[in-house]
Amino acid sequence: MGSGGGVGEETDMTAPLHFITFEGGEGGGKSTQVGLLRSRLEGEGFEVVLTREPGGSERGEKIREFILSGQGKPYGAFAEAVLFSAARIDHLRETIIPALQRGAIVICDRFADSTRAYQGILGEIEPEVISALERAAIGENRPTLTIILDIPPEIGLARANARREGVGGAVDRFEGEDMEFHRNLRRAFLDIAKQEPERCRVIAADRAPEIVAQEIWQVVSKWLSPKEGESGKDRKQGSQYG
Ligand code: Z5A
Repeated sequence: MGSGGGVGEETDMTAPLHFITFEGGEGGGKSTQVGLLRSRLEGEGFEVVLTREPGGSERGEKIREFILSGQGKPYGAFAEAVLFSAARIDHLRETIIPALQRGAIVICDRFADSTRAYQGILGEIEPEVISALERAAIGENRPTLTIILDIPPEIGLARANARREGVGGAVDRFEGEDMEFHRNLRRAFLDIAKQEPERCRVIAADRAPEIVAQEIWQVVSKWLSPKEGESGKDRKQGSQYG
């Protein structure tokens, strides 16, 4: 594998990416907010591809099923991190890169920051090891904007529990971890935002969905607004990667 690593070396990604990821702890409202953002962007005339991790491609979804059912747990945290990375390689190749190349905005519900946070904390894997794995899996195919939905874990887990009780679902692989884990998780996402302030925006998610959506829109519309030498139209359908 070359220094670009993963799928990066196979693809010409010289144009700027319109690759938005949503991250954060449980019950922060990512699924709710990615849907609202998609509608808003489509209303503005953008082509949007909404996807998620783990999953987002046929093979990625198979790995998702394996991990979230808890079957990956006995292999240990590092092996789980490798599984998430394997799913990510396929997801990039099959879904994300083709969409970016035709000029779509990709919105992804979780991505590599989740591996940094969850597997980093769960298995106390050295950050350098997680970074090396990330480089190998994604190469240069990094999100250009990451929205971190920040929520006290007590509130986020209560939301996740209420939703689960509503549909009669089971606790998944990570929801079953203790409160200390979820507090560490919150800190880990906030640390990522501090380390990469250019890419990350933290939004308080313990407020009404429409207020959170409005704040996200302010961030995204500013991020999309034409830079010097670029017309607004350049950022709409199909003009960036043709
Ligand atoms: N994982 C990992 O360990 N490593 C990795 O590399 C990756 C992932 C990529 C995927 O689970 C799991 O995989 C995840 C991390 C791990 N851990 N877990 N568990 P998932 O995809 O099944 O679920 P999730 O990503 O964790 O999402 P979530 O926490 O279940 O939910 P959410 O998307 O953040 O929130 P939501 O579904 O929009 O909302 C939850 C409920 O709250 C729902 O009933 C809403 O109606 C309600 N809600 C939403 N917003 C609000 C507001 N603002 N107020 C009140 N109620 C609200």
